[in-house]
Amino acid sequence: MEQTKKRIFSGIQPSGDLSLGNYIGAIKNWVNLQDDYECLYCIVDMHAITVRQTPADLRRRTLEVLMQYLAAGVDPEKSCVFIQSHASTHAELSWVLSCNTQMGELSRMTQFKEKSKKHEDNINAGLFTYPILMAADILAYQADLVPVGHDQLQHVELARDIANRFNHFYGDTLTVPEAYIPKVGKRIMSLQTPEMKMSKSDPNPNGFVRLLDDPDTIMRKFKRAVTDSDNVIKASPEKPGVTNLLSIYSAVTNKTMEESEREFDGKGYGDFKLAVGEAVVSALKPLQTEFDRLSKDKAYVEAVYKKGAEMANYLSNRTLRKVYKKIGFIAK
Ligand code: ATP
Ligand code: LTN
Repeated sequence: MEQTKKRIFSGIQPSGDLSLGNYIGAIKNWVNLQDDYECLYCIVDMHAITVRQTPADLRRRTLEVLMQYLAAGVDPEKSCVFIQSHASTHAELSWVLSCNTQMGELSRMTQFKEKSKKHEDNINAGLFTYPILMAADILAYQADLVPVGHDQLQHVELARDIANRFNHFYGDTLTVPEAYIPKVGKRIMSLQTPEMKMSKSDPNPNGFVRLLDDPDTIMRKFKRAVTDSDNVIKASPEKPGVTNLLSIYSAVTNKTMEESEREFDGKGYGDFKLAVGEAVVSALKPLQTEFDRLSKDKAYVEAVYKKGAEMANYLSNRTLRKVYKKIGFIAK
């Protein structure tokens, strides 16, 4: 993987079963970008432990998330797929970057504020410094582009600020990355509380659709989705539930919002919800079939992450060595 194309880095935490939000906001773009960029897709297990995890569940989920990447179309022949804790460079670079990040910058992070409210009994230092580790993930690979959902924009901006600051003090060393956010579906909302982002760790299972939910469950969740009382299928800020369903439909059928609105013009909410559910079921079907096949092929999955780790270590060590040299550490 010598760099001729621009480089991409992205990752998802194995903190729960992947949701439709993760798919539409992130993975779908990852798959589409594979031919034009050199891509690294990571399962960020080190980020997941900022919230208390049961070890056996974390172990199982890490591999399941990896298999969902592959099942969704991430091709390990084209892209580097690896597990974050398999490259110790992330933690090492993170330390250097943390000495170049201000407490004030971290305390402005929305995700920190939200997660510390949600986990009041465990506001650990890792939760606070989490965005530095994320910056290290990205900067270690000199990534140009970071395809993520809208909620991660603030973190990518911090990574840019950290890179610029490092370059300012030590000379040009780190590529300043840019976020790549989808046009449709950058922020998929909960089916039950459409004012809230769809989240894989939502305690209410009806709020989010899992990529591995069976068709009946998916249909049931869409039938129960919260809309409003005026029966008009149009996207607008006053209609968060309907807008969200239109975004989901448009994203999984690759239509624009306007095309979808036209398609449902004059139809009732009942038919609309069924159509959205059916579109999601059929978009996820190939992924689910491939996931089942991969679950029976542990050796292949292991080969993928081992090969990924080798490449990731090679690339990120190059950056780490440069960084160490620039800051005045003696070479080994
Ligand atoms: P958690 O609930 O455990 O915090 P999450 O569901 O928010 O997790 P992450 O692992 O934080 O998911 O995010 C993985 C990727 O999916 C990120 O790029 C994020 O922006 C994207 N993403 C997550 N939820 C949504 C959503 N509702 N809409 C669009 N993109 C999303
Ligand atoms: N913080 C992200 C997950 C994440 C990530 C990254 C995304 C960790 N490292 C590097 C893109 C690039 C999240 O919570 N969704």
